[in-house]
Amino acid sequence: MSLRNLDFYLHKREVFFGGVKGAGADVFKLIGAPLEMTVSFRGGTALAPSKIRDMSLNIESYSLSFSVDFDDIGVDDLGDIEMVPGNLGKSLKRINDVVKEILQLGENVRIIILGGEHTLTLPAFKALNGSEGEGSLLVVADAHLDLRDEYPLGVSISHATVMRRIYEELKPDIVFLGTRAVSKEELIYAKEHGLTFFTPGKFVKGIEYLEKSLKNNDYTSIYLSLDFDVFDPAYAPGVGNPEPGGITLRELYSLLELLADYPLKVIDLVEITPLFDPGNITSILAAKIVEEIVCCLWSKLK
Ligand SMILES: [Mn+2]
Repeated sequence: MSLRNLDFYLHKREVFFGGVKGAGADVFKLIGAPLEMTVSFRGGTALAPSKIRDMSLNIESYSLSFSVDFDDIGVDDLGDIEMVPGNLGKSLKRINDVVKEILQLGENVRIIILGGEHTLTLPAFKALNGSEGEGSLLVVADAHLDLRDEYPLGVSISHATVMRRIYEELKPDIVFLGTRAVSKEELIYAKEHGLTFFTPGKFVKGIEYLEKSLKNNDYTSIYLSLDFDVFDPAYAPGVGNPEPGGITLRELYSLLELLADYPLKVIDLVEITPLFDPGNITSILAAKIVEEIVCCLWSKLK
């Protein structure tokens, strides 16, 4: 099979995530999507994929939780999707094309996307729901709902409207976790359409809710979108729109461990900006989470 989009749209980076390509390379496909076109407060998301790769070289690789050494597994780091300067539509289409093509590499493939701004979830989630039909669950960990109709006024596709566009187009089941920064418009929309969200204080309830709906529904695949502003700014200051009162890494791990028992196919890590990240705290956190996800999923696949 020819890999047209992968060949043309992806370009390899000097630093390979984690520095190793081990036994897990057939399963874990990592791509960068340095999208930065609709950010509304603090810029720098385009720099995140490279910074996260840099940080991945400097953390310990053994996972005590899963008794697996990331260095034995690794990922297949395919490089970054080249964005089209000034052209959001074309950039999103490239993301869609590349994710679709990677999914076709095999049943077992798991994709990890290093963003980039949150807008990339639109084409990436659509890729998961493409020709294969419906039945995907979208789990969104985010301080915001991203359910505005326009943001800024007159702009329909942006990082603050992305979940609205996804819901309008595909009507998937969506569960929001860590929600704490909303507009009235979004609350009304969520209520009208029965969209479920859980604040950080109700995080455990959210996990229980998710567990029930995973058991009761036969989702063909799960997409986890991880906006780093879901974390408290104490843990993840380097994000575009920080919002006090967020979750901890342990809470996120409880979510990961639950989802790992189901067909968790695509995970994106978005909204990180190295420009506002003292000591690279947030990029280190992202690198750690990627390694932990890989170790967790690998231990379940075995
Ligand atoms: Mn978001």
